[in-house]
Amino acid sequence: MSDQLYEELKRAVMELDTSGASAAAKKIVEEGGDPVAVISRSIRPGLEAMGEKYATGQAFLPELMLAAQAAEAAVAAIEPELLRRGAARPANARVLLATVKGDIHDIGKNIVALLLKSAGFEVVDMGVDKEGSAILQKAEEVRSDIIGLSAVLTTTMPRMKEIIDVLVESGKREKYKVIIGGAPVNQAFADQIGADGYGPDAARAVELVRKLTA
Ligand code: B12
Repeated sequence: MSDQLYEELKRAVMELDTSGASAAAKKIVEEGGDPVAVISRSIRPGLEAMGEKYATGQAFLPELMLAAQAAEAAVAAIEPELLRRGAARPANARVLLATVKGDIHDIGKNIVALLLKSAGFEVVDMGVDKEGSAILQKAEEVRSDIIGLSAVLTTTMPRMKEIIDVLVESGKREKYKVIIGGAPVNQAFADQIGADGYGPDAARAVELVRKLTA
């Protein structure tokens, strides 16, 4: 498996080339490449580079949207292989995932969902822009063991603390493990708001869930 294909995929994301991204991702897994590396070596760096271009005025919102579409096509292309790898493992815990209110970024959360499923966990994905009260209601309803919150905007990070505060106030804090992630979030923030864990990427989100449910 040549490194060149990972570069090709990263470039396809940056060139907003949806079919090229899908084809490159498919080729990597067909040639025996690691689908998790597809995310860490190609998709995420490609999107981050687009984010830099956006921040410095070299790219605009329509381009970000097209880059996101290319990234999503690449994720879709590796999804069968990821799920196939996990198919034999039984689900041993249920994880509820949501992107918090005010935030519509979901590529990272969706990758976390995919890797958790592939590792044998049951995932209930509520989607994006979710009110804290709706998340907590859903956690009760599906009896989740873990609540995983994603925030990609610095402005939506405070929603995570509000959700943990409500759990504490309602006497339900011990009922759930709360884990957080998203580009602007870090371990210090997780400690500060009283979360049970932080995952910098999807692979480490899986490790975290394993540890918390062991
Ligand atoms: C793609 C993108 C978009 C797409 C989103 C499409 C989609 N379906 O998600 C679109 C075009 C819609 C968009 C919109 C906006 N965006 Co935007 N976007 C991005 C971009 C380029 C990539 C984000 C991404 O998908 N990264 C790749 C994934 C794989 O990484 P990730 O999200 O970090 O996820 C990984 C980890 O963090 C972790 N993780 C994620 N969630 C969780 C959850 C748990 C529980 C755990 C354990 C781990 C975990 O695992 C993931 C996989 O490894 C970023 C740039 C960047 N550097 O991130 C800007 C960026 C986030 N956007 C930005 C902005 C400003 C916006 C807008 C406000 C722009 C506007 N003027 O309208 C809107 C906001 C809309 C809203 N209300 O949410 C800024 C945010 C700046 C800030 N200070 O907050 C960024 C940083 C760009 C920039 N450099 O300025 N955006």
